[in-house]
Amino acid sequence: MRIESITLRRLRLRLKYPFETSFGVTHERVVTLIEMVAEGVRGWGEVTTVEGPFFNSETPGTAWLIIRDFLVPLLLGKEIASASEIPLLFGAIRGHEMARAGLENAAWDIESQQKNVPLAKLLGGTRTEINCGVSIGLQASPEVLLEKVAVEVRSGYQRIKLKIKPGKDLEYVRAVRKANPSILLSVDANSAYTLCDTAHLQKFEELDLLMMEQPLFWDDISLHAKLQKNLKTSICLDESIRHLRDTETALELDAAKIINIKLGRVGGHASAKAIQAYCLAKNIPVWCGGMLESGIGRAHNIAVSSLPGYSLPGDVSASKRYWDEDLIDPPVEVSPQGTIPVPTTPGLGYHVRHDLIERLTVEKECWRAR
Ligand code: OSB
Ligand code: MG
Repeated sequence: MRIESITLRRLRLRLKYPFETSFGVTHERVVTLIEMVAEGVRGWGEVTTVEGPFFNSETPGTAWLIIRDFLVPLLLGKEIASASEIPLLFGAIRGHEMARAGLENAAWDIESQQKNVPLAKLLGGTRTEINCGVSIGLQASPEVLLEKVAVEVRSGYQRIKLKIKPGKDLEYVRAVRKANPSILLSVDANSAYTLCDTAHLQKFEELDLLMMEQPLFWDDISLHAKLQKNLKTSICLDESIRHLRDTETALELDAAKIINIKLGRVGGHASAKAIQAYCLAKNIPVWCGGMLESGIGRAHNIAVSSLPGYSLPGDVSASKRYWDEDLIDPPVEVSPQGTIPVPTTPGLGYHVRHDLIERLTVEKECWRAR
């Protein structure tokens, strides 16, 4: 394919409910989209940065700059045989995984349309449906949290993940476990603790958690290994896995027993695939994380979740949990059994609502190959 044009867009999408983590509250998502055209075929990607450098070091602004000044010039007008060649083209760029992923993933969408296969199939997906969990943000009280959990359990979601931070943790999780003795339950700290909290974190062992996600520093692996040695609960790494090498380090050090794969955080489909293959060979379960994506990022997440080894329910859930109106049609819907069917039509398998995207775009920049 020859990359003919790239359009970068910024949209603002109001969340139906604010989402609070240990690093802050989000009311409105700044959604950065990539629209790429190659040989007349249009592909879409989403840059999954949060609004500031609070999850990883990227922001919508840094991604815009890196895409405009460094990534687009490496891609525009280039002739490539496959989207899998893009990591090599971007080889000189350090970091900025989410910026790179937005572009690379749009090219995967194009390639799957050109080859007339669903994106999931092109990536090596085998599942016909994916298993879904939900991530529930920090709440005002254990009572409010119990109500939120009840709604999601009634909807059929197969795993409930609770955000935690010091002061809003044990009491909240205990209440949820007591009311729901047999659900698959996990917690996500987004780096809110230190190794000094080991004794406190050991108190979670009695709650029969599926995993504890990223308790320590966002960029640390070795301290997680120290914690895992003293913790019966499985640690899952999110923030600190940026590529295959981080995954290799983590598993060699026994820093985690489960890996969360996020397309943006690891730099795109090719990197996600490498991590998935490595974990599969090592018998380490993986699951697909979420970044409060619009339908475009969500469709990419569904495709990737269909690969072998994604054996735990992911954070990929229904559009209506986030948006009044999603950017794709139909919106992502979840069955009463907590599953999403993997689309069987070429590309993302959802209609991208170009008119709606155009209407919601607050900033746009377009580059065309000569
Ligand atoms: O750590 O998984 C996380 C949202 C924003 C930033 C980080 C995380 C999250 C979520 C939400 O947990 C997952 C989702 O529903 O998209
Ligand atoms: Mg997480």
